[in-house]
Formats: sequence, C-alpha cells, structure tokens
Amino acid sequence: MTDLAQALAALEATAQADLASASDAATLEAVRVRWFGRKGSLATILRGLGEMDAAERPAAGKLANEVKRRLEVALEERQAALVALAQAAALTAARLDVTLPGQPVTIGRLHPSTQVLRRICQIWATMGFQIYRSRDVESDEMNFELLNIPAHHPARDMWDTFYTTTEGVLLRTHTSPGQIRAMREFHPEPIRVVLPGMCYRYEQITARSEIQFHQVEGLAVGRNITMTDLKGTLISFAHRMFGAERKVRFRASYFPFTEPSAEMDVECLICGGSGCSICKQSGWLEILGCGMVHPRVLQNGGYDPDVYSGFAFGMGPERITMLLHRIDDIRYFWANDLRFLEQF
Ligand code: FA5
Repeated sequence: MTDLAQALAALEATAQADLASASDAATLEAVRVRWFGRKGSLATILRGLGEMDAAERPAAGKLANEVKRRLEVALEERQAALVALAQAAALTAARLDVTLPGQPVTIGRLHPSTQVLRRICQIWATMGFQIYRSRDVESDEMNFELLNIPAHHPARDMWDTFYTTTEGVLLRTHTSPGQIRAMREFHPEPIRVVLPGMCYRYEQITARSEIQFHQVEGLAVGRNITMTDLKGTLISFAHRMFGAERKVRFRASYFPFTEPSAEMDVECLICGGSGCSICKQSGWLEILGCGMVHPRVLQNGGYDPDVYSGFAFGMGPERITMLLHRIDDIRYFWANDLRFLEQF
C-alpha cells in the first residue's frame, strides 16, 4: 500500500508538471493521452488494483480515484486556460488601430451640368412652371414643320440635324418640339411648363459648341399673355439665377416659331460689364432665345391664336454653367475626365 501511495504521488507530480507545461492544445492532447488514455499510466495503475489483496483494495482504489479526480480537474483547468490564451492572442492580432489614417471613400457627385440644370428647374418651379418631359427621338414634323419650319426653309440651316435611317425620324435639334406636344396634351387649359432635355446637332465641335447638349425650353400659353409678361418673367428668372444686381437686356432676333423673337443677355459674370475675353469685350453674355409663340404654332398645338397667346424661350444649361464656373471649353463636359468632374 505504501508502495502504491508513493507510486501514485510520483505519478501525480509528474502528470501535474506535464499539464502545467503544455503550452498549446496539441501538446495538451498528447499529455492527456499519455496519462488518461486506455494505455496511459493511470489506467495501468487502476488495472493493477484488481490483482491486490481484497483487504487492501478499497483503500487503494479510493486513493487512486482521488489522484485521478485531481488530475482530471487539472486537465480541465489547463484546457480552459489554453482556450483563454488563444482567444487573447487572436484579439491582440486582430486589434484595430483607430489612430491609423482611414481609407478615403470615393463618393460620386452630380455632374456640373446636372447641378445647374436642377437649379434652373428649381427656380422655374418656384415661379409656378411645371416640369414636362418630351422625347429625344422626334419626327421631322414635330422638330421642324409644326414649328413653322417647312422643308427647304432656309432657317433649317440653323439646326444641322442627325437623321436616323428611318425616313422622317431624327434626334431633336432643340427642345422646342416639346412645345407642340405640351400644347396638344394640355389643350384647352392654360400652360406654364419648362422642358429640360438633351439636344443633338450635327455640327462642328468647338470650345463653345457640342454635338450633344442640354436645353431648357419654357412655354406659357393663356389668354392675354404679352411680351411684357415674357420680359418680366425672364428678368425675374435671371435675377434669381445670377443675383438681383445683374443687369439684363433683350436684343431683337429671329426664330421661325416666335414672333417677335429676341435673345436675352446678362451682364458679364466675369468682368461685371467692363469687358473681358469671355464676353468678347462686349460686357454682355447671351443666355437664351425667346419670343411670342407664332400664331401658326399655337394653331398647330390646338389653340386658337385669336383667343390665346403665349411666350416661349430656350436656354442652354452648359453655356450657363460655363459662365458660372468660368469654364473655357464645353468639351470638358462629356470628356469624363475625373480631374474636371471632381472640382464640382
Ligand atoms: C434654339 O434652339 C431655339 N429653339 C430656342 C428658342 C426656344 C427660341 C423658344 C425661341 C423660343 P438656339 O439654337 O439659339 O435656339 O439655342 C438655344 C440655346 O441652346 C443657346 O443659347 C445655347 O445656350 C444652347 N446651344 C445651342 N447650340 C449649342 C451647342 N452646339 N452646344 C451647346 N449649347 C448650345
């Protein structure tokens, strides 16, 4: 019995030392197999109990089971300690350094021409004009004929046209065909609409002219609408868009679908009227064409020109954006160069 007690004490001391020195899960598992496995030292001793005297067996069994119990507790504790150590190591490895500089998040933004287009539409909306959308692909009839520009009319030269392979179908050269569509839809109600949209012209690309650009058309139809209404409304728009102190002026012009016709200039935004290269030393910048809707166009839209009258205008948001931001070449707009676009 004393021999057994000594053997158990020695075994326990070595096993405890083995458990304590196991520094990872794999080593601990090897230690467990060595001491607790079916062929392990503990099992060998327990098996040996069967060969002892029956009188000594209960006390020896108790002693051996106590050692076994203590070692099992030590094994569980070591397992738990190693799991905690592994977790702590993983947390340390994955720790975030919140003082490191962040990754810049690149967010999109609205195109400068979209920003100005929205601002223009917003101003017209506050002045009681409804936004009306019209199509990009138009008929020759809508784009020209119903706007008082029959085939072979010399004014067709003002709009170099992209024709499609389908006879009589083209890309609209201006937003004015939307006037006819709006009149036919709203008739006989009075109309106050603006029509923003893309236009296409088969012309030489230069610093001031693109083959694709926006326009915002405006149309008001009702009883007793006069040229004074046109001027007052456009002056009010210009003051909201460019500032109340800006001077504006109207120059007589010609469009087949308005009579009389005019163009509106604002005092140069760059030099304030004293003359510079942007305004070609004139002190003025043209921003739109306008006029009183031609009686024949009113008729084509379904309105009796003896009862109704109206005004219309068409402006180019890219040209206005160029003035507002001092952009000297319209080709930047659709070149998709981020160095340009990121400035807005
Ligand atoms: C017209 O297109 C007329 N439909 C405007 C109008 C509407 C007059 C209603 C009367 C009544 P114009 O060709 O001038 O007119 O074009 C109007 C505006 O569109 C110009 O002032 C300019 O700002 C813009 N624009 C015209 N062509 C180009 C182009 N190639 N590139 C960029 N902007 C252009």
